[in-house]
Parts: sequence; structure tokens; C-alpha cells
Amino acid sequence: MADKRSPTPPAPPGTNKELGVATKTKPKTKKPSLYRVLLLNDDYTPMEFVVLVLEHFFNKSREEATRIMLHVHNYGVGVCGVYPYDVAETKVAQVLDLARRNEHPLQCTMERED
Ligand code: TYC
Repeated sequence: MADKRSPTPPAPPGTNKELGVATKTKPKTKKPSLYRVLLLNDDYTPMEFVVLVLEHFFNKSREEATRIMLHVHNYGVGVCGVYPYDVAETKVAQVLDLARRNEHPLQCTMERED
């Protein structure tokens, strides 16, 4: 059966649907910066506590956690993982909170990747 509805009426005089339409030339999204979460060495935090932190908050295996902990112990600083800003910030806060609650001086910080 043919459609009996009226066709679309013409636009009123003085209007032009093509005018005023901005053309986007920039891509809509930018790559988010990534941040390295770093552990710092100290003389008092037990090695086992650092390994547990790396397993629990950074999803490392016991072997990888032990390797990172020993790297920090020997060189002073080491990377736990690389994350978007909000995730990195949350992990730093979680590590510092757990360390404080257990009265360990463990320090954790973050820095932007270039
Ligand atoms: N240096 C500590 C010790 O000998 C172990 C340790 C490793 C502490 C890594 C902090 O981020 C750290 N008990």
C-alpha cells in the first residue's frame, strides 16, 4: 500500500539547514597520561610486608613481587605498576594507609610517564 502522508514541507524562507553547522576537525579524545607508582626503600619495613603490598595492591605473583621488593631494597626505588592518574592515586593512598596502620615507614609515590 502507498504511503498517503504528505511529503516534508519546504523549509520556511530565510532558513538554510547547512548554515551554522560547525565541522569538527580535532579528534574528540586525547590519550590519558599514565603514571608510574613507585615504592621507596627504607631500613625498617619488613621485606615480607613489601611483598604482600605488591601482591595485594599491584596484582603481582609472589616471584615478581619478591623481584621488585629486592630491586627497591638494592637500588632505593622501583616501579610497582603504571596506571591512569586516578588509579595510581588510589593505589598510593592504599599503600600509605596500610603501611601507617601497621606502623611501617614505607613510602610510595607516583610520577607521570613521558
Ligand atoms: N630495606 C628493607 C629491609 O631491609 C626492605 C624494604 C624493601 C623496605 C622495599 C621498603 O620499599 C621497600 N627490611
